[in-house]
Amino acid sequence: MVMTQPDSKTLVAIYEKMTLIKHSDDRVIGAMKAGRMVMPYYSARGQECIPAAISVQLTDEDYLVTIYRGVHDMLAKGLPPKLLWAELAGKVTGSCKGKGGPMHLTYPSKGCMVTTGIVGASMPIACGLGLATQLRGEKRVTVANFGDGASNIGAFHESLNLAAVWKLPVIFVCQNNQYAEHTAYSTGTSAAKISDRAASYGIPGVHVDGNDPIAVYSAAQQAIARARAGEGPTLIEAKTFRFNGHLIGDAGEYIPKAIYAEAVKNDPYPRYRNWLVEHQHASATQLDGIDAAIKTLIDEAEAFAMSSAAPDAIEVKRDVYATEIA
Ligand SMILES: Cc1ncc(C[n+]2csc(CCOP(=O)(O)OP(=O)(O)O)c2C)c(N)n1
Ligand SMILES: [Mg+2]
Repeated sequence: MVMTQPDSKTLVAIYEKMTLIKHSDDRVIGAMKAGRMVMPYYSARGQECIPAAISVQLTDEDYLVTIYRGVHDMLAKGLPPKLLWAELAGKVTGSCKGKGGPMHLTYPSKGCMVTTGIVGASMPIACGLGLATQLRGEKRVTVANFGDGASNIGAFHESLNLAAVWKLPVIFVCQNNQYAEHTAYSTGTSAAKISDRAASYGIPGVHVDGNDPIAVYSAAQQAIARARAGEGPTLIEAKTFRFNGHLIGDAGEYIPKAIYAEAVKNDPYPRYRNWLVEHQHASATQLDGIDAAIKTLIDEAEAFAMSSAAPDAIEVKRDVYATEIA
């Protein structure tokens, strides 16, 4: 496999996706705090570089499965911001007609297949999608996102084993944000590195700094090439941190202050922006332009969501069974 370094255009495309995720997240939290939106919202602020660096290498045909903390994954894969915001607000114009909310997003035309609220469930679903594409002889790959806590669920081990035995085109992406709800990594996980567990299934396991877009890009590039070539799955562990607690309303008091401060100091977003300018992949003015354009996009998404109608009560009975119930 010939691996290539991302060029400046790709590096800026990663920045663009990270900006979309960050601005959208900041604004959703603002809307919640102002009382304009009410929902269980699991912010992925701090984790944006992982889906950004992976998704620039995927096509609309490739599949994505993610979890409740997955708005960043969905945006990076192509879920349109307007449809996302309308869905979060529970409006009829949302990607799931306002019936899914933040924990049940889907947008198949961009390969955004499923969001699950069941810890560990993204991986068997990804195996199913991978098996379907394999049986159809397609070149699609499936990316399964999950957290560090989910790697202790039986479904993680079953999925890795099955995917390895059947050489399924699945990339398992563990976004290790070092906490599972209020439980710190070392309290609940025996392995020093989750990626080490791949060895017991005979597949590659790669541990990367999840706040370094180039490291994530390179790991994903190899895993995608391997999956497309029919050589089977890869486990990528991307170490990162979540800045906004388990969900909005959780102030994260259980996180030691020094650990939190260190994580914020390593915030991938400003760090990457500075790096791009320093290494002359983009000028500050060019990045300012991207920021401004994305802020306008989010303005439009919020206005669209707020001005859209709530679903009619009859919608409760629709999209439940193949035949509509009276
Ligand atoms: C099967 C199952 N058990 C427990 C829960 C409750 N729960 C929701 S999120 C969560 C923590 C998962 O942590 P992790 O996998 O690290 O993902 P993160 O939230 O950090 O992204 C738990 C235990 C659940 N939703 N599903
Ligand atoms: Mg976690």
